[in-house]
Amino acid sequence: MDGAAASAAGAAAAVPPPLLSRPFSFSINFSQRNLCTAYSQRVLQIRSRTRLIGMASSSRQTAPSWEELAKELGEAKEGPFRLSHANTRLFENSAPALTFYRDNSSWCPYCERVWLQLEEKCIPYSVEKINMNCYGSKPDWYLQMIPSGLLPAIKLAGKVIPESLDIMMILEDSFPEHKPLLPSKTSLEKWNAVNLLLKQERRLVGAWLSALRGGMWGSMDSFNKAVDGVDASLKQFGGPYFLGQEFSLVDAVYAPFLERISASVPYWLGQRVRGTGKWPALDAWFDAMDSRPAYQAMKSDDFTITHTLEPQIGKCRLLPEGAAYRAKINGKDGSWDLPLKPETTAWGHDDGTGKNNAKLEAARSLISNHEAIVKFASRAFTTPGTPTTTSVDHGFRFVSHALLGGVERTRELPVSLPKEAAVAAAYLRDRVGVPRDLSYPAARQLRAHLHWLVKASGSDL
Ligand SMILES: N[C@@H](CCC(=O)N[C@@H](CS)C(=O)NCC(=O)O)C(=O)O
Repeated sequence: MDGAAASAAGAAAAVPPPLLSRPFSFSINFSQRNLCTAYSQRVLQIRSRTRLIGMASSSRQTAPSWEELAKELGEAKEGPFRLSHANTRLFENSAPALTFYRDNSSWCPYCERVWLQLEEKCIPYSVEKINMNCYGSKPDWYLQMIPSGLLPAIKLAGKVIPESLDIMMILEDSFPEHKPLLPSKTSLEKWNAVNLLLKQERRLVGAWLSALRGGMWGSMDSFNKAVDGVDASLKQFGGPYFLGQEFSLVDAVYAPFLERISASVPYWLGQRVRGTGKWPALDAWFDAMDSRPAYQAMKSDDFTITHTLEPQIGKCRLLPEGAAYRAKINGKDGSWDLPLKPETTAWGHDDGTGKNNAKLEAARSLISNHEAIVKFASRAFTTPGTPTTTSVDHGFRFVSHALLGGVERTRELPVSLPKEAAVAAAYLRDRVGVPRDLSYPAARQLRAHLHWLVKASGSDL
């Protein structure tokens, strides 16, 4: 590595962890679309675009210009609907009934539970995205409205309501004509169960945080007992959901934390929670949740969760037992190498070539937002805006070119690429967030293609 690249790599290593960086604003906002119609339109769009990929391969030392890449993208530059980019959700209505204030990056679990309820009930809403403290400052108007600055909040009929559970109960009361997510008041057994389950959720979260952070109260034993309790609760009405066969508000409350638990406990503590057979009712619950389009569109992936958790909850215990999980999630065991291996995840089976036109989604995001992304990734260097920007730009054009037509097109890459491009590619690779920036299958492809650029240029970042 030459001197400039070495100092650049040093600067990259010194930058704050991903949570402290800003999103690279991949957003194309698709508002006012119904989830159901949006999904079917998405399938049609995907079918009509498959022909755009797979253009003739040729090795080259200079990547195509952004204009050439945009031309190759053609009509595929208009992507399908993405829930995380939507600023307004009208469903079948003509105007939003409330404003939903949620965090900018979809990291806040309390926001996610309200978001899931809004989507499941099809309540029309508009979104205002606000930074979490670990990410940036909040606008004064938000602090005037909510002096604690906490998220989420809603504004309904002119009234501002904080606290996720209060919001959820008020939404149930205020929108009785939308699918009820609480049992009928005559079903006393289920009503009592709701209260107990909500308390149990707090105990589970407490045990998880203690196990992760260690100290006096943290033990795997208490955590496992808390999970035993949840698994037993899931059996009381026959599953797969907490109140039986129907998804309810309780599921929305648990989902964001169980999602974080299933990613973080293997990563830091080396113990799997999902899919071991030890907690079969919980396994069935995870599967049932993953089958819900609204949840699938907003849930995060293991990489995003594990790389954004510490800035929110503090330092976690890094146990040696978690080494293999960490290597897999961080792409250190070859899991980011191209061609990607087949995998089955919450988003379904992916043969490695990308599900639902994943490469096209990743290419579209890079190409349509290239200026902001190059600027963002150039933060890896101490002096932004210097000649390195040109190398970063060049590197990302290679990545886009490869995403559109395969890495075989760029056989000369290792000799032609300035090394600084690898530093920026690694910086971007480690900050792609799901669902904020891309869907999981697209994020997987983008990370892998950025990783390919890093490796092809001789770097081991
Ligand atoms: N009890 C609150 C907790 C909300 C909460 O802790 N929100 C966190 C984000 S997960 C927050 O806004 N923290 C301030 C910040 O990070 O900006 C609720 O259920 O809404």
